[in-house]
This record gives sequence, structure tokens and C-alpha cells, in this order.
Amino acid sequence: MSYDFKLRREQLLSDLPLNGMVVLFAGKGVKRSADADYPFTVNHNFAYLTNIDEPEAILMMVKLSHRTSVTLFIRDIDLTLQKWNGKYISIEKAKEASQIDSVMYVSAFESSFMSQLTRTGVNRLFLDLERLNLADRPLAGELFAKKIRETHPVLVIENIYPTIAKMRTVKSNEEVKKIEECIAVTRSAFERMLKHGKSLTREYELQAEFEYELKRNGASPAFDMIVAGGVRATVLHYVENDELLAEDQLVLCDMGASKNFYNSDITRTFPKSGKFSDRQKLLYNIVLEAMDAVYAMIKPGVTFKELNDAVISTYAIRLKDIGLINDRSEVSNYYYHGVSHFLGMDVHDVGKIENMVLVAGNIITVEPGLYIEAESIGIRIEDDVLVTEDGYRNLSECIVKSTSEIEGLMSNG
Ligand SMILES: [Mn+2]
Repeated sequence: MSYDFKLRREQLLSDLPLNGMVVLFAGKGVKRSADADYPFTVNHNFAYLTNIDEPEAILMMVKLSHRTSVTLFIRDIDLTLQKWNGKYISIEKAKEASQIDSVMYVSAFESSFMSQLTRTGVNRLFLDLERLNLADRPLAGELFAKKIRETHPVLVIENIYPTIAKMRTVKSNEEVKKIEECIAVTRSAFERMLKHGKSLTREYELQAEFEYELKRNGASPAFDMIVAGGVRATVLHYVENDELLAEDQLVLCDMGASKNFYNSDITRTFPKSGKFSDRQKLLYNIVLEAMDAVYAMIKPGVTFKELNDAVISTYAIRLKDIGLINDRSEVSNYYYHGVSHFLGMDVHDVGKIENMVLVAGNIITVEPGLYIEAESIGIRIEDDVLVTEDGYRNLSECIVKSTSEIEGLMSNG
């Protein structure tokens, strides 16, 4: 049984000021059309602290001078709806999964919350006010903040999101193992796809092989997979995957598996025919060189910008060598994204990238790319990497990457 969840709550409570209260929401399903909802996705900050994957659940934590308390609220059981949608989680199961002793039904939340405000010294309310865009649908924490502002206009409301996000950037051994499991599934799915690669003609047929293997392993796609042949690989988020593949094309696949709340995010590029042309091999190896330049730098204390500069510096020299550019400033014509992001419960995981230095326990992607529209070539190679005390560990080293390994695997198809 994992103690991660309990430790995280203890850490959050110890960082919380005296007389502070945290309320976090699991969220609800979102309507899709008519009576159909999108599949429910639990709020990841809520799940990070509770190990509970249930709609409408609420976590309440209080820190007073003489005591702290942690209470979990789960949906009241609805016997009729259970007949349609399956069993709701029971109090006992919720206790076991979360290791929270005090579990109640949501119908008791309002009176519990109010009694903290009226009977204890609670004077600061911490909510998860995550918001990326002005136009985003408000999350439950934000809606709750609005309601409390009306009824308790002088209560101080603060945002707990940055604190939890920062905790989430440092992974425990157990989290590393979960991501490695996602990578292992991605590897077998990618190898299956590669072995069938020569005989399949449409991009979505490759996708089908990949996703078949995910499903067989109890995993699901971590994001909309990209299978992009030829020039389509120069569009960074091409996800239509419905075009014919030509024999002389490179195929870029950006893919990942999701399992147990965690994800992998891997990109590989391979020749449709099973054999790289000399030109394709030359360009591919330049991307690998840029990747190695990034690896040489990864250790605690380094910034994302420094990692990205390593790619640009490599390209500034090597793309000039092959006559593609005359000056460093032209690199951005052929490489137009960042080399790295955090990976975790979200594929583009929480954590501020600007100005942040890497620390041991971060898991990041390394994904240099090279996109030459005029030659209908897009290459990206992406690994998932753990930052360690003295450098890094490439968690996806097991997935074939060199041109000879890829050709070898495809020749067995
Ligand atoms: Mn990525």
C-alpha cells in the first residue's frame, strides 16, 4: 500500500499557515451532447492528494493551533442510479484507497465546512484556482470561490494551485515506476506498429496497431496520437492521421500511454519503406546529435532555456555544415518549439518552465525536432528522462532510436 498520498497531505498541511483550510474538488463529468457526457477525468491535484477517482468528491484539510484534520467527502449513494451506472465507491473503499480515516458523504460537506468557519479560528481558505486561459470553463474551485465571496466577503481566499503544482514536479520512486510502466506499454505498442509499418498504407492504420496494443495492456492513449507522413510532420500538432503514406516518406509518430493516472510521451520517426535514404539519415543523425547535446547538460540547476539553447547551438553548426542555413538566426525556420516539458499526471505537466531550475526527481521530455517543409521532411525524437542528483536517467532508453535499430526492427516485419 502506498504512503505517498498520506505524505503529500502531511507536507501540504505543514506548509499551510495556521488557521488555514484547504478545500479541493474532484470535479464532475462534462456534457458532450444530449444525455451523453465526456468520460469523467478527475482533477489531478485532487487525485494527487487522495488516490480517489470519483466525481463530486471533496477533500477538506484544516490546520489549527491545537489540531489538524483531513476529511474526505464522497457522493451519497443513489440506489437507482447505481442500477444504471454501476456501484458508487463505499465509505470503506474510500478509506482504504485514500488512507483518510474521516470519510463522509457529500451531503454532510456544507455543514462541516460551515462549522469550521463558525466554530474554529479558520480565517484563510485555500482553493485550487487553476486557470490557463481567460476563456476556460471555470473549475469547481473557482465556482466555489465565487460563492464564498458572496456569503463571506471578508474571508481571505488564496490559491493553493502553485503549491501543489510545485510538489507535483518532484516525483517519488513510485511515480517514476508508474511512468516507466507507461513507457513499457508504449514500447511494445510502438514495436508492434513498426513491425506492421511496411505493409500498412494509411496513417490511421498505424495508429490502430499502436492503440490495439495499449488497450490489450489496460492502458489508453495519453493524448491524440500524431502519425504524420512526409510534409504533414512539419505541422507540430497534426492529428487527422488519415492520409496515404508514400514509400519514400518519413513517418513521425508522437505517442504515449496513460495508466494509473500517469503518462508517457514518446516520439519516433522512421522510414515508411523500412530503409532511410542517405539524406534522411543525415538529417536524422543531426537531430540525435542535438539530443545528445541536451543529455550532456541535464542535471540539477540547469534551466529549460539552457537545454533548448543546446539544440539551437548544435543546429547552428550542423545545419550550416550541410548548407541549409547561413546564420544561427535561421535555425528557427526549421526548429520552432521548445525541447522539453515536465511529464507526469498531465502530459504537459504542471510546473512553471520559465526561470525554473531542474531538481532531482523532475521528469522531463527531451524532444528536439527538425522540420524542412521544402523537402517534405519532419523529424522529431522524444525521450522521457528522470533528473537525478548527478545527472539523468533516460527512462525510455529501451525504445529503439538509432537508424540501424529501426531498420533492423522493420526488416523483421
Ligand atoms: Mn512531448
